[in-house]
Amino acid sequence: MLVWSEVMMMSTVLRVILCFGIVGLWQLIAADLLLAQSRPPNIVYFIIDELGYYELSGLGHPEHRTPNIDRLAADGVRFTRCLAGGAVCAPTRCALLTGKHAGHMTIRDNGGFDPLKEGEATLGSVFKQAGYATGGFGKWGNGARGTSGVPEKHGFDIFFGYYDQVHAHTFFPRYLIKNSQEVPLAGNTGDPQKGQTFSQYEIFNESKKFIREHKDKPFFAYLCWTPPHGRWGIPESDPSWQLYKDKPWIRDAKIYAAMVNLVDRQVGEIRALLTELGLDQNTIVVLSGDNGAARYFPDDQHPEGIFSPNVDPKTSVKFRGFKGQLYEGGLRVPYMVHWPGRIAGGRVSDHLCYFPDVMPTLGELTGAACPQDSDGLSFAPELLGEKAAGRKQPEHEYLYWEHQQQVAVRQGPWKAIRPARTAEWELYNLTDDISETKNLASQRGDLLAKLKGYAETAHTPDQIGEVYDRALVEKDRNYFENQNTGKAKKKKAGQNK
Ligand SMILES: [Ca+2]
Repeated sequence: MLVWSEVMMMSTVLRVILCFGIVGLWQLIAADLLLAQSRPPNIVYFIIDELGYYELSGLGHPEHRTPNIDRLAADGVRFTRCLAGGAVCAPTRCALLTGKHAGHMTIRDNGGFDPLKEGEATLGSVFKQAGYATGGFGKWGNGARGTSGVPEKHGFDIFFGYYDQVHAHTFFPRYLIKNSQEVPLAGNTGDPQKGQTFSQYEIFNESKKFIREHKDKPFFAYLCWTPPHGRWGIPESDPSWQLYKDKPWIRDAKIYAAMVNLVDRQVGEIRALLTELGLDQNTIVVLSGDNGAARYFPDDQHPEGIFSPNVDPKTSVKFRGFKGQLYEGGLRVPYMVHWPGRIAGGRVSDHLCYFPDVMPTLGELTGAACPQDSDGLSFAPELLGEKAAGRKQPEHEYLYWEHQQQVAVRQGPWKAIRPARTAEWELYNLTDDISETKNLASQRGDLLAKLKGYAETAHTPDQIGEVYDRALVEKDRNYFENQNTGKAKKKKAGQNK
């Protein structure tokens, strides 16, 4: 298959020949046909904040309703063993965006505003250099305003949403950010859970607008949407709220379930838009969670949370741990890829992969040039088939994570984990023991020593980027402290009467 740059060059050559009057009109037509037929695929990349592996109705969840995500999985390839790049929001996004594992990547803490370094390559810059329109919509988390990490310095033509993760802890902010500029949201008073303008509607509308505006050239739409992450609030008129408002749960849990359904509805609308624009066949759609599920709303009857996102609803087998931990429950995410033009659908893949693999994979699928120092391995052969890809699917020698004082290494079925700085290393065989209950460290000391050796090799000291405008950073960072309380809002409203 010709890569995009080769097609562009051939088209240019044909046009030059035409300009010199050597050949006829048919060659100009041929050049345009060549471009139209060989346009590299668009990419729509959903990363849904906190969506748990077993929170899909298609996997049997008894309460969540996700028909559109279920259909995406059924039409494409669903991965059973895709692991997040980190156990919390910012690091996992850094691994995804930069193609590095946790021992090499820039942002390893979840501070919310820590920046990427100046000039650091991301998915945005890779696709920008390949001639794509690049847009991000939702939560960035890899550099606040006033730092070297802002998305518009890392290849994104436009980014709309939240830059600092703390700012993202409300769906009714007074403002969102577009390319580092504040965009006021009408009627929001500073109450984190109520207001007139629901941020996800704005982010969704901007996502659609970007796709529509760039339908005639290749685009990369990074849809890093924040629902169902807390704090929870949703317009009472939303149809998803109507589905759950009478459930016998606490209000936050009802909103959480409604948000899962809301995101699903919006995923369906994005797919419908692609079909309407005639882009469905040549658009790669990826959807995943960002980190392993959080243990939201546990109670006596539901020790794993009301929605038990890390428990298989069909078998009750569970992943150990949750968001923030390097046990499987902190890393396992729903993951699916859909590209009807090139990837045979209706498949479930057990290929072991993680977020650093995404950059080289998308690079191979689109022909975009990627940095050579990625820790990832392309899983394009797994997606396309080894014959179509022209090579066998390689496997990682090892996968690596670190988070705060925790360290984990995976090699095939084996996982070594040190769950705290002072804790002993543990060793599990995940093929036999997905719940990580049988510690084999003492029986397989040889294997544990090998995996610990990988961990020592993988870790390098971390160094974040630069802060240029501390006041601007602090403004979004201290968003909640800077807001009027509900009490102050009432007082102000009273004064205005
Ligand atoms: Ca998250």
